[in-house]
Amino acid sequence: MASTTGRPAILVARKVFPEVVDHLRAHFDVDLNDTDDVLSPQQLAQRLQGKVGVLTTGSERVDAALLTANPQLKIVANIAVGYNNFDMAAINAAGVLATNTPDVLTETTADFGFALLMATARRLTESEHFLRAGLWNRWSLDMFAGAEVHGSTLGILGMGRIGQAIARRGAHGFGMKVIYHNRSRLDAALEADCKACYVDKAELLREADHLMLVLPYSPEVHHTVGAAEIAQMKRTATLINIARGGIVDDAALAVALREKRIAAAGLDVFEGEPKVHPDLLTVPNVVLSPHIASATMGTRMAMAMLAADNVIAYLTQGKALTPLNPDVTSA
Ligand code: 8YV
Repeated sequence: MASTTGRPAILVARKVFPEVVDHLRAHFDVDLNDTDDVLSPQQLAQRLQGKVGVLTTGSERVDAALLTANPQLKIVANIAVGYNNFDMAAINAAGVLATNTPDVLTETTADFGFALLMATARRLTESEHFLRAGLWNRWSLDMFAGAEVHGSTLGILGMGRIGQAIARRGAHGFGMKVIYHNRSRLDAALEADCKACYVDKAELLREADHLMLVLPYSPEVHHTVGAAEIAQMKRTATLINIARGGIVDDAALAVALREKRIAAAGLDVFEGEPKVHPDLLTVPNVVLSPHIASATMGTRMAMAMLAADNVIAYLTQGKALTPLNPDVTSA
């Protein structure tokens, strides 16, 4: 539906906070998908007709087919720091600006990474289920004895902003030895600040007591942790994935957890989410959460506002705040 007021029309592809809608409505005709149902690619292409901007989440794919069907589109603003739902080659070829939401979620996501690590290492959900099921009739010395967190070795795969924030928590808060592997090594000052030591992937897998995955998804990192990598980890280790589904081979992980190849896992993201591999639902030594690492009200508001501000800044002043492809200037 094109604008009826002469103002530019935009689409908000998922439900967002009323404050964000009001902010956008000061500038644009806003079509809000307030059912919050995920639009199919065909529905999204249709709903975008006549719109020059769209706020997306990780659930909406922006690819050549969508862009070809909507040549009027100027900006796609993801309410997420990860943007593997964007086909950047197609977006660049179409001359569309893409934005994401870095920084505003770093500390909140790192907090959650630690929450998941703690819950996994200390068997929090497993023991809660036991209690709720009425099975707790006596205390015993080794009941739900888990893995030590303080003083242990924290391995981080992917050392961007969130990885660094997790490293600081581990090193400064829990006295952990922090090792990391990343495409590129941090500079010395940053390594010192994070108290983190660069190692190769094999050493990371071998030495980590807790291995935290924080790398961005791309096809190249699909199944970066599968049966072969799990086999290199300590049998007492935990694996935490707050990055993206598909980085871990979930089927192989479920087998490894059942066979106690590693002690436990904590997963916030899944291959093919919101579907979860059924075998993960039946193993006790895994903590599962529905992609909520950035979910505090303040942070989700900040993410949605930043996406809105990107659309407003680009469409009214020609310059977005956090562009992924800043060379595009078609607004
Ligand atoms: C988002 C995330 O909430 O920012 C990211 O990359 O994974 C989460 O913080 C989620 O992707 C919704 O778009």
